[in-house]
Amino acid sequence: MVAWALTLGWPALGSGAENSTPRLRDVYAQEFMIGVALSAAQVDGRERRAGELAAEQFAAITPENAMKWQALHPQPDRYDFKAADAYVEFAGRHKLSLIGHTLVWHSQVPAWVFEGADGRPATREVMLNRMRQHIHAVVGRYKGKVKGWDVVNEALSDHGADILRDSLWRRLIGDDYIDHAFRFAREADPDTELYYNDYGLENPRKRANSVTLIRGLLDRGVPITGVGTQSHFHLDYPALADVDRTLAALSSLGLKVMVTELDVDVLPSRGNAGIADLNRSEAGDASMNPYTAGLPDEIQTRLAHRYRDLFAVYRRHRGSITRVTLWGLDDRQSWLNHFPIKRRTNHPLLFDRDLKPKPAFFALVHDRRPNAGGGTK
Ligand code: 9MR
Repeated sequence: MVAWALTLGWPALGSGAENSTPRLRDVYAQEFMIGVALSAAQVDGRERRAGELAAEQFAAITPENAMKWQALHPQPDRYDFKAADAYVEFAGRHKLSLIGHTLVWHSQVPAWVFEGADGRPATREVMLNRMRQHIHAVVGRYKGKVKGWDVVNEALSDHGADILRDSLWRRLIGDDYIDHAFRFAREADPDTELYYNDYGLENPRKRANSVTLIRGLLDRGVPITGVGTQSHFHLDYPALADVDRTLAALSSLGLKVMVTELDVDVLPSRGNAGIADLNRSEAGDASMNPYTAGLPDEIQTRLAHRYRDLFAVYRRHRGSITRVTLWGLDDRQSWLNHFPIKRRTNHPLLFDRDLKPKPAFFALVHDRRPNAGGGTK
């Protein structure tokens, strides 16, 4: 760590120079907003230091889980807004933009949503009513407080001839469930931004399908303002050229483009990189969990270079990219400690388990300092 900070020209943390640590949000302010996904504990005061660090470093926050259907609307006649309200309060107090995540997704939705009378699947009409009520209740409550909503999440398929995922939303409503979700969200808040969000768009098939899907929405006059590419990456996957091609393809749609869930898995994998489908799980053994005692310098360096290279691509697309959000503040929080193998020690983010900035953090601020010698545009 110390060696790294020195190489990159920044004071080592713990050297008493923390106050001069640059702020990511300032470093990139002219290009795009930098955001972070926060856990409930990070915003409600239980993890106060993490909350303070997030508010200092980032300009936007996304609730990692608190605005999902299961969390907000566990039973037909019961909403629970407590955890979600804490994000609104936190964002307001620290003057951060709040991103709503997510209204219509195949995952984290309670079973009752898809059930009709007598245990049969709900009809199209019932499903559309439920979706509309939910969206109105949630988007309506946070009207004027949420900068933009991930309206539909992960509707594209990973394999097969169909563009769309075989979800219960699609089966029970039909392919137009996506159009309806956006229209209901627009009814509920005429001013908030409305996004389509998905993972794995660097895969050429899924990239092409995302363009087809969104062009269809635009042709039908569906009110969409942005598209999010989640960006759950690995050290070597995907190739930067594919990241670049995806951003170019999404930019060509004329919508705002966002990197919404960026992280870099450093652990070994058995293939399937790029498929962030939570239904997927793999068996683990010790060889699949090599960095329990900390990340070796060599991998720490590769991680820093990976972030540096990704942000160089993002900067090239700054005309269309409006936000880059990290999927978590620190390594302890990351979902990648449990996916696709449970209980591992992953190191995918910019801050370590003690909330100390990692070499990857310094790599992102290093050539963006004013007077850093050609780093600024
Ligand atoms: O990071 C989230 C994790 O804490 C949850 O257990 C999981 C299920 O709700 O969702 C994770 O976040 C996902 C996001 O909502 C959508 N894209 C993929 C993310 C990683 O699974």
